[in-house]
Amino acid sequence: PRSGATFYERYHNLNDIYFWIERIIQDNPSKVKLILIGSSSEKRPLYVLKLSLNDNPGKKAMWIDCGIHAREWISPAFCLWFVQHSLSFYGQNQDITFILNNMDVYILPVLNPDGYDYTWTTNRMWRKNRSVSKSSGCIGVDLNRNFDANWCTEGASNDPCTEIYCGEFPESEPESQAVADFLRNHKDEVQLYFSIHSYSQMLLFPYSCSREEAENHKDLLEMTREAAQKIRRYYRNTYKYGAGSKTIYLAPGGSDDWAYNLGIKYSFTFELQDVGQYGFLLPPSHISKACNEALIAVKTIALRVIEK
Ligand code: ING
Ligand code: ZN
Repeated sequence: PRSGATFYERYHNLNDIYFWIERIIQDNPSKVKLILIGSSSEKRPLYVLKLSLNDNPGKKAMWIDCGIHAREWISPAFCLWFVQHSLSFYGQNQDITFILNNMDVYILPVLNPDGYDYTWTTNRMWRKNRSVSKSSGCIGVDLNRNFDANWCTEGASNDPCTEIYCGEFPESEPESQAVADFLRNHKDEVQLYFSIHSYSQMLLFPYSCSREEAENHKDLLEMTREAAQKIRRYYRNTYKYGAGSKTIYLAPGGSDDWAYNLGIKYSFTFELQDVGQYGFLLPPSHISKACNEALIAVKTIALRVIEK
């Protein structure tokens, strides 16, 4: 590693992330709880961390998932960054203190552990999970096409050998099913949903699965506009923002659209750095700036949601 780079300024393989989770729980037993929400198709555990730093009764919550796509390494790095920031700056930084006094946070650091491990051992550019299709022998479902939101229409494929294969049926995969089950069971509590991807520098919101406008489109647009403005001001970087179908492309079966239709009316997908120079291979020296940009966007939006 670059000399002077901290743990959070490096990428970590899956085993190191599991060890990190264990250590976070051991070192912060009153603040962080470990929740096993399911297991992957190759039977790896799917762990969610619950950050609860204040026991206000009836608190709401936000959800953040990372690593739904295997090769987008900056995404799990962001989840680790967010946990570290929250634990270090609660009571120090005004915004994170206010947010955590008003919301618990559920964090899933690696939604697709089988795919993530595969990018470390075998193929750095793998995107999907690692489940084996009975019909074709091809491997992997695009987990961000496997949710029940206009499932497998234009923008997804029913061919198991493609990168955007939607799976056999909605939530056919244990990873997407575990997330969907958890959110269904916590939908009255979870007010705010984030899914972290890379790359292209965009702050997206529903819908991606159709060209229709979300009912609170104006609200979502204003929140992402303010977040992008802060990124520009503090970090001198440009993020596009808008509904997924108009800003990136039509993509059915995504988790943010599904969460939105479940009733989580503040639902976002962030595409972190960069815009293509390094693409998925973002160097470790860029982790800190990329994560701080995403962090300021999460904070800006969370503050607006708490005000509602
Ligand atoms: N982008 C997302 C993808 O799954 C997306 C874009 C956002 C799709 C929201 C659906 C919903 O294709 C990347 N980089 O994976
Ligand atoms: Zn992605």
